[in-house]
Amino acid sequence: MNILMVGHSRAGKTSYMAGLYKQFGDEREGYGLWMSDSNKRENLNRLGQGIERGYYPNGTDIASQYQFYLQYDDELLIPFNWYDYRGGALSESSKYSSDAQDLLNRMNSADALIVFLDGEKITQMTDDDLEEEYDILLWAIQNTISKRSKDGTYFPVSFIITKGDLYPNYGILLDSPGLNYFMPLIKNICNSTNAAGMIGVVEVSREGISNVFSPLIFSLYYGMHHYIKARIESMNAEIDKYNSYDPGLIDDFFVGLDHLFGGDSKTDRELAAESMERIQEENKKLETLKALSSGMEEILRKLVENDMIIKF
Ligand SMILES: Nc1nc2c(ncn2[C@@H]2O[C@H](COP(=O)(O)OP(=O)(O)OP(=O)(O)O)[C@@H](O)[C@H]2O)c(=O)[nH]1
Ligand SMILES: [Mg+2]
Repeated sequence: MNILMVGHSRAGKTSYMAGLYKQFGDEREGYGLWMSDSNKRENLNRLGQGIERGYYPNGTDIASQYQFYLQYDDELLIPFNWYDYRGGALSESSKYSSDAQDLLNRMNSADALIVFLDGEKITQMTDDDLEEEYDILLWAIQNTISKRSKDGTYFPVSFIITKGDLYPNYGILLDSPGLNYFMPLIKNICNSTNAAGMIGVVEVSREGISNVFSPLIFSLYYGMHHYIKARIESMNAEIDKYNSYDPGLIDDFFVGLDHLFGGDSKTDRELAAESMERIQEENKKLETLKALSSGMEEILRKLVENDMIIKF
């Protein structure tokens, strides 16, 4: 699954990632994240430990990609690609700039979007700041939603306000110029049949990490159907490809005749057998993921009930 995080420079994206990994990295029970790249894993661990001691990460250069697996009860379920896109490049650019087009392309191919709003800034932004910082982003999100086919799947958009620990209560953040600027879009999402949205405030600081799981579970719950559909289409295309080589190939495999493969077409047959094994394995994981859906719904319901998120 492909999750795009967007937010301006210093909004708190990398700190969020470090906080999320601190709480859910290598978690063996329930939901967890696992990262195969040991360098990045160590790096995130180090960032997490730094935050605990009051040190924040350096700015990410331009963009950074994290490849995780979503785990449930220690089983690797699906690959999760998080792409940390720095919005700084978008300030003052036009819709036709290459940065804006790049953002739009990334958004179009994402299964979920997380928009980071800098809690320190959004309470005091002027009209000019708002236009400069958010207009391209608003345009890209609106564009992406209207392009999504109405196929019964959702494009989940989470608005995450960072640095909640700077405020004694979140009221000022939820009624800030920064969040209010997104209201027309939020209303559109609310009325849309192919998008879903949430707002949440997170904290990643020395005092503690709070609410970092909510955008993950929201993205997963609302984004998984789009992801599963795309994976099934891709698996079917693979099956079709092998079927077009030799219509009997796949049937042979399913009736267990793969050990008879031999002769000239051995390579095709071996490839087909490997593919089918992979596909069956992936199908099983997708089924497990789907089966987690009602549990996720319950988690989201509790988050709403406890005022941790606003869902629309
Ligand atoms: N108080 C507080 N400060 C935070 C929090 N998260 C981030 N910060 C501050 O915001 C700064 C920027 O955070 P980053 O996580 O580096 O932001 P980013 O979005 O990754 O920034 P770029 O990589 O430049 O795009 C940090 O150096 C901290 O000073 C938070 O939860 N609470
Ligand atoms: Mg960063």
